[in-house]
Parts: sequence; C-alpha cells; structure tokens
Amino acid sequence: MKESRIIASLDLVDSRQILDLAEKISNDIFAIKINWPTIMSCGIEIIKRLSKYSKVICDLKIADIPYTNEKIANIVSQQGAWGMISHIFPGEDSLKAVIKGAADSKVFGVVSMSNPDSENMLNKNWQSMIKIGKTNGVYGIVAPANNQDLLIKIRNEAGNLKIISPGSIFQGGDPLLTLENGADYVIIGRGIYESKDPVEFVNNFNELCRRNNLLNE
Ligand code: BMP
Repeated sequence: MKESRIIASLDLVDSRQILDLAEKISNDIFAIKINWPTIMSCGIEIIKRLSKYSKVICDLKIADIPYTNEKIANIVSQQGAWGMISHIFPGEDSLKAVIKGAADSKVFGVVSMSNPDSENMLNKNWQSMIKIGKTNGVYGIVAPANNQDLLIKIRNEAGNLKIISPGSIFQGGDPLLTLENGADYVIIGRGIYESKDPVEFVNNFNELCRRNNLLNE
C-alpha cells in the first residue's frame, strides 16, 4: 500500500481535540508528532493514547547531560512512542545516552532548525552533527523545509538517514518541493490543524504527492 509522507505536528493543548483529530486523520498520515505544549497540558500518557491511532514521535528535543537524557528517553519509550527527537549539539555522550534510553524507539537528531536565526548558531554545525548522528546510529535527522539550499546539502550527506522536515506553510516552506528535494517526510502543524478542514488538507496533499509519484511504496 502507498504510504503518506505527512507527519502531522498536532501541537494542541486539549486532549479531546487532539484525540479527535488524530482519529480523523490517522489513516492518511505517516505519523503524529507531539511537542512540549501537548505533553505539558495533556500529560505524558497522551503518547499512549495517541499511539492507538498512529505512530507517535515525541518532540522533546532532548538536550541534557547523559544521565538525564537516558532517563527522559526511557520514559518516552516506555510510553510507547514510535520515535523521539533529540538535539545533537550537547555532544556525542549525550546523544549516546538518548539512544540507549530510547531502546526500540527510533531517535531523530536535530542537525538544523527552521527558525531564521538558527543560520547564525545551530545550522553552522550541521555537518559535524550529521557525523555524530551517523556514528551513533540515529534513525533520522531534522532539516528545514523553509531552507531548500540547506536541505539539499544535508540530503547529500545524510546517506541512509531519514530526513523529517518542519517549516512548511506557516513558516514559508513548500512541502511538495521539500519532498522533491529529498526529505522523507514533511512535518506539518498549523497547516493541518488550523485549516478549515484538516481531513481534506491531508487528502489533498496526499493526492498531490500521488500525482507527482511521491508516495512511499
Ligand atoms: P508548524 O507547521 O505549525 O510551523 O509546526 C512545526 C512543528 O515543528 C512545531 O512543533 C515546531 O516546534 C517543530 N519544529 C520546527 O518548526 N522547526 C524545527 O527546526 C524543529 C522543529 O521540531
């Protein structure tokens, strides 16, 4: 069956609303990503509840010392998250601890960000962060959908790593172009949950991908 390339970033703070939307779109997306606002408002058990509908990627952007990172990753994994997002910038020791704590859950490392000022900070170090990610066995990395030049450079060095890309629509990126330029999945938040009809939005984008031969086998 062809597989959607949408990761829906459901950054909502009401459990009922997020579960309702998850139920409606779950058949037509690849995964749901949740972030701090959702977890802080709905509680950590929202991971388990959403996992009934879809793979869940927990975007805590873990960035602490190894001891703490391992604990965080372990809790997320025990809640049933399919994947989690970790920073790589704190260094190899911290990333290794995330990967250990994550056990069977996939780890995605941040090698670049979509906010404009990250060009002056984090994004300067994307090459060394990819190297650390590869050496330590991350499953994928995060690269911006609103910076196609950087995305293409990252794709060329990422090898087999999956690329997940936020920064579409509300942050200016074009999700179709992002897939054409080598992202494996586009992360779309407000573009979905603030659209008049999220189900229609997701179906329309899947159809656009299908017409451009961009659905996964
Ligand atoms: P939106 O499509 O509404 O802009 O949401 C994007 C989501 O991806 C948010 O959860 C945001 O925190 C996250 N994100 C991002 O926008 N840029 C990054 O570089 C990394 C992210 O995780």
